[in-house]
Amino acid sequence: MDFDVIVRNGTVVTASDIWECCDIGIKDGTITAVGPRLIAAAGVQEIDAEGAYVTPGGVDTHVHLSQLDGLIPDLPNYVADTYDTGTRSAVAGGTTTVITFASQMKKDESLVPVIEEYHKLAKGQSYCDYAFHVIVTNPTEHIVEHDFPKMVEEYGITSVKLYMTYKPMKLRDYQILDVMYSARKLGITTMVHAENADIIDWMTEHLEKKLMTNPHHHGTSRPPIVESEATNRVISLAELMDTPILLVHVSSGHATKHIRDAQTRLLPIYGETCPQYLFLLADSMRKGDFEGAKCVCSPPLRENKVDQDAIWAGIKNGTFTTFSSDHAPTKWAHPNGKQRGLQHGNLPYGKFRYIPNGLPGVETRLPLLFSGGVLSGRITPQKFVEVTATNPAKLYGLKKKGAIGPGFDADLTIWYPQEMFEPFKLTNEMLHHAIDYTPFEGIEFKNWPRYTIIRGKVVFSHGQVVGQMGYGQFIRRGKSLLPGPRDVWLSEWRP
Ligand code: DUC
Ligand code: ZN
Ligand code: ZN
Ligand code: ZN
Repeated sequence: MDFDVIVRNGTVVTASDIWECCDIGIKDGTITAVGPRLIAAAGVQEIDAEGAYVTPGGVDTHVHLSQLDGLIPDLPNYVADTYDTGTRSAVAGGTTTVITFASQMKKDESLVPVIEEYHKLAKGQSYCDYAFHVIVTNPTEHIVEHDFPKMVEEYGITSVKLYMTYKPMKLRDYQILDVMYSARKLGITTMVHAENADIIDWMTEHLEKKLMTNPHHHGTSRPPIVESEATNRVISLAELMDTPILLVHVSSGHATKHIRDAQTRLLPIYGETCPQYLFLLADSMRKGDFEGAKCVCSPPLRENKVDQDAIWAGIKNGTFTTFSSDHAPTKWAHPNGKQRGLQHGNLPYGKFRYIPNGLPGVETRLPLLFSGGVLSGRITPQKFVEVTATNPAKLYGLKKKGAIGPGFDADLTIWYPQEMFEPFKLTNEMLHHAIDYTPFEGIEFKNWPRYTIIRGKVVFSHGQVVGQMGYGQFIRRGKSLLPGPRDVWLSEWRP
C-alpha cells in the first residue's frame, strides 16, 4: 500500500480495544490501514510512537469562541478566546475537532444571518476542524419551521442548544416544546442547559439583601436541586415529544440520577459532564477576597465530594455520553481595568451576580482526564477514548471523526510513554489560550500529548503549536448516529 505518513509502533486505543506495537498508515489525510509492520515506500514520513498511547484526536463538542451574546447574565459578553486563540489552545491539548456555538439573540428574526456571522468569525481562523451548534433563544414559528430545515440541509448543522435560565437566553417550557416538535421531525439533537431560572433569581435577590454577595454565594444561590428540578422537567418534555436530548455540563449526583433513570427506561436521554466537576469543588470559589470569581461557572462547582463521586461514577457506568470542556472563557483582568465580575458591584468586593459564568478549559480537558482518570487507574484507556472522541463524534453526526480505523480522518493524539515523562504542576503560562488564568493552576499532570495530528498533518509537537491558522475546516454534519425517537407515547398525542 501507498502511504504519505506512518505512525509506528504505538499502543493504539479505540473505544473498545487496545493494540500494542501497532502502525497506522495514512494517505491523503485519511487512515487507510491499521496493523503491525506496515511497509513504507521511500519518502514516507514516519512518526515514532514506540511505547506511547495513540488515541483518536479529541472531539470537544462544547466550546464557546467569539460568542456575541449574553452568556453573562444581563451584560454584553466578553468571551475572550477567538477562533484563532481558542483552537490554538485546543490543538495544544490534543483536541482536533471542536463544535462551537452560533448564538441567536432574542431580537434575531432569522438564523441564517446568525450562522453566516459565525462562519465569518471562524473562516480562515481555525487551527483545528470545527462545526457549529446553534443556540436558540427565540424559537418563533419562522425559525422552527423554516430556518431549522435550512440549518440541517444547507448548513449541515444538526444540533441546537437551549437554555432554561439566563434572562437573555431562557425559554419557557412552551417554547422548548416548539423546538422539540421541529427537532424530532428533522432529526436534530437538542442540548439543554437545565437550571431553574426562578429559583436562581429569587435566591440571588434574597442573598443580596443579606449582603451574601461574595463569589462562593454563586453556589449558595444554585444548590443541586436547581439543576435536578430542571433536568427532571426537561426529560419529561423530551419523553412527551419522543425526541433525543443531551443534558449539558451536568454537575450533581441528583441530576445524574434523573438521567440514569431515564436511560434505564430506554429514553434517548444523553448526558455530558466537564473536567471542572471532576477536578474542582466549591472551595475554589472561596479563595481570596474576590479571587474565587475565577472559578464561577454554571452549574456551580459543588460543595460536596458526594456529587464529585457521582459524576465519576456516571462516567464509568455510561450515564455520561460525552466529556466536554464547556470552554467559556473570560479574562480575570476585565477590559475596563477591574477584575472579573467586580466592575458592576457597588459593594467592596462586587456581587456574584455580575461574574461571568464560565471557565477556560479546552486545552486541559484531555490531559486532566488522561492523567487524573486513566493514569490514576480510575477509568480505562478505552473509556477515555469513548467519552472524549468516539461518542461525541457519533452523537453529533461527525461521521469521519472520533475513531481509529480505515476511512476515518487521520486525527490522532499521541501521549508520551510514561517512563519518559516528568510530572509537572500546571501554570497558566504553559497554556495557549488568550486568557490570563486557569482554574486548574497548580494541579499535577502525569502526562501531556506529544503530538496532535489532524488529517495526517502534525499540528502540535513537543510543546509547540506547529500547525497553521486556517488549516482547520468547517465540517458539515449528518444526523446523530446514536439512538433517536422510539415511537413510544404517553397519550394519543403524535407529533
Ligand atoms: N453555560 C454554558 O454552557 N457555558 C457557559 C455558561 C453557561 O451557563
Ligand atoms: Zn429564515
Ligand atoms: Zn450552559
Ligand atoms: Zn457552555
